[in-house]
Amino acid sequence: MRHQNSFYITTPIYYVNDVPHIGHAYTTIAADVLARYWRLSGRDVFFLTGLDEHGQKVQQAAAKAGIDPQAHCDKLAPQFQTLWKRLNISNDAFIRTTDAPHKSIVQRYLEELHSKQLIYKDDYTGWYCTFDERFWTEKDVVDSLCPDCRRPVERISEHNYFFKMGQYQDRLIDHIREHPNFIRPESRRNEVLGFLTTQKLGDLSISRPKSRLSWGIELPFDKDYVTYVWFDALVNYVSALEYLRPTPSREQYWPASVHLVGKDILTTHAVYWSTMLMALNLPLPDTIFAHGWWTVDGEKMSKSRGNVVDPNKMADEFGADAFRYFLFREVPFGQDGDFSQSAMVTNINSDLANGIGNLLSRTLTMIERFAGGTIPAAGTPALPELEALIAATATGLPERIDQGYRALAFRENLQAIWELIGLCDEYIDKAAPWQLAKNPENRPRLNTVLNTASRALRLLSVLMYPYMPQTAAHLTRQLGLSFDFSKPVPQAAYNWETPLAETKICKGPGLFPRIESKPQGAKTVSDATTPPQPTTAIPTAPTAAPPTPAPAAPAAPAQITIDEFMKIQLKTAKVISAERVPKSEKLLKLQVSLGEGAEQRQIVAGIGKKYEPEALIGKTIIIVANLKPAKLMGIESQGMVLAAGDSEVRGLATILEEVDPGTKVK
Ligand code: ME8
Repeated sequence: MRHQNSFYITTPIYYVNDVPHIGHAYTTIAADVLARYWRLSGRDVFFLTGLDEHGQKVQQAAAKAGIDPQAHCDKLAPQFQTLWKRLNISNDAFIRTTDAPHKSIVQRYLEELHSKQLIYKDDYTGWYCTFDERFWTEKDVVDSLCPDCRRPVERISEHNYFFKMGQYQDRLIDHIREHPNFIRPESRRNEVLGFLTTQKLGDLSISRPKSRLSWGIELPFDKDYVTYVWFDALVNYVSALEYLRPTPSREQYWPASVHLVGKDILTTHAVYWSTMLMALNLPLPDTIFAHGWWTVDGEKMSKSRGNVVDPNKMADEFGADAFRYFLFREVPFGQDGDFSQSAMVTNINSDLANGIGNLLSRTLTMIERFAGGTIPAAGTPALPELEALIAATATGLPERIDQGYRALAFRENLQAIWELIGLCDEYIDKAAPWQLAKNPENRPRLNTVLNTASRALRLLSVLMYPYMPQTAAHLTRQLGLSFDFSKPVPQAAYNWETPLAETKICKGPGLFPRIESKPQGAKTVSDATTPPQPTTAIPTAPTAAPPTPAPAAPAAPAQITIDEFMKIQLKTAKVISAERVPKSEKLLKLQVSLGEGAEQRQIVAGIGKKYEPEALIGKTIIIVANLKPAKLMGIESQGMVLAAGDSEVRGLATILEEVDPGTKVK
């Protein structure tokens, strides 16, 4: 039996009939999140993924490509392996069913069942679906179409070998009833129980005559047959433990803790695999979790529709972490989801760029500006009620998240983590450290704000790690902490009370760039390396002018009417964060708030020679709010800052009295 501290997680092994897509990435990332979480918590994890290389689908794909099936598999396998690296998948092993040891283990099991007379030969006539590689009975087939994939079926009559699956029906029903976690989610469990309790479970044809399919593992007791691809594939979950670990490890890891699968292959796992294990006298996995199905922009994903989402592209364009985040933030695990790039862009901008990215950048900027770059020890409470709420939320989070992982509630976990981010944002806005910093008497309160935000970020990095490993590493590095996520993280990191002070921070680039929408609805990440556009006069904001030399200024500015002036919408705005635009001396990227409940804007302003970004945070400035957005060095600017000066900026325009951000200026 599996050691108490072990955690064994698997993904389906994917057919190598084509390149990997978002569906494959989804299951594999889900497994990776779990593997990373449990490793971090000190469990001995074995995470297995791999490829299903036999069977009709692969044989046909190879024939279509005009190459030998093995050569076809060898050609496609690296595409999966490279993608998993690209997406930071931390699998411990990668199985291919054409591995020689796997083949001989499958044959050993076939032999065992044959000698126990659990496999027998019989005549069979039925409707065969080549795509699904299975027979259907007369009553299943409607209009000569496969009830599963709606493709035409063929009437086939042949000798075959059968596994006595039917005799395990009652035992399987009892097992499912006695183990509420065996098939999940609940709705899927009910589905399986529903058909098991209302239909007679037949025996399973586990052979294919070589005359029809040659690409498979030969039956050890009849050279004219290969085994059915599912009998071969399902065995991977145990065969890997025999030869892909440095030591024999069945006793350490079997039964699997979780088999993650898509809902399409629940029956093969819950029924075929479970009964095979019963016949082989092996314990059943703890959980088979069937997740939902992704469609794309409301449609089924298919090559012919040309809407197959390539995870490589997503990672290139948005970053692996943002893609990983989106998949689990968007849809409750277990339910179907619809993928749209625009939803992903919105999500990345709001939760990642404005959410965690902004919280880190503003906190570090304030620590640099108000505390000399070192996280100060907490002083006296700044806002006792909110601080108590943050403490209570943060203290409860690790347990809440742990429960979430046990329930595979990926989305709920992310929501819980983002609650803390929201609280911290509210706290900083209300405590207004930039105001506290004006009066030395407020230093102890200011220190508390900086310390509280830093401790929250420390906890957030650990909690986010399983989903976004690279982000977590950047976060801790910038906070000046030295977590080694490849080892179990000490309990202290989860503990809100663990002191954090006198750490020198190391502010780096923002975690997530905002993503801009292209007019046609296509999206792209802003490219800060685009050559600078020529700017004229005071480069406080982008002009929508084409990048041609500006015409010579007229001797005296033309007069404008009041109506013309009224077209310009001037407003006060509060600077939430500010950072330098890489490779530019002049440009600063500001995030400004136009008041509670109102939008936030990003403005790129040419004031970097005059101002350090930190000095601007919390300042109320004046902006042109209805200027057409434009790009400066590839970064979108949604407005313009007013400043005095000519070719050189002399000072920012501001308001004498304290006014709320978003107030009209005229
Ligand atoms: O079934 N949405 O391999 P396969 C969500 N070789 N998940 C999806 C998806 C989608 N649109 N499309 C695919 C096989 N998946 C067998 C498995 S296991 C012993 C043998 C994911 O390449 C999901 O996990 O058809 C689904 O179960 C799996 O890919 C099917 O992969």
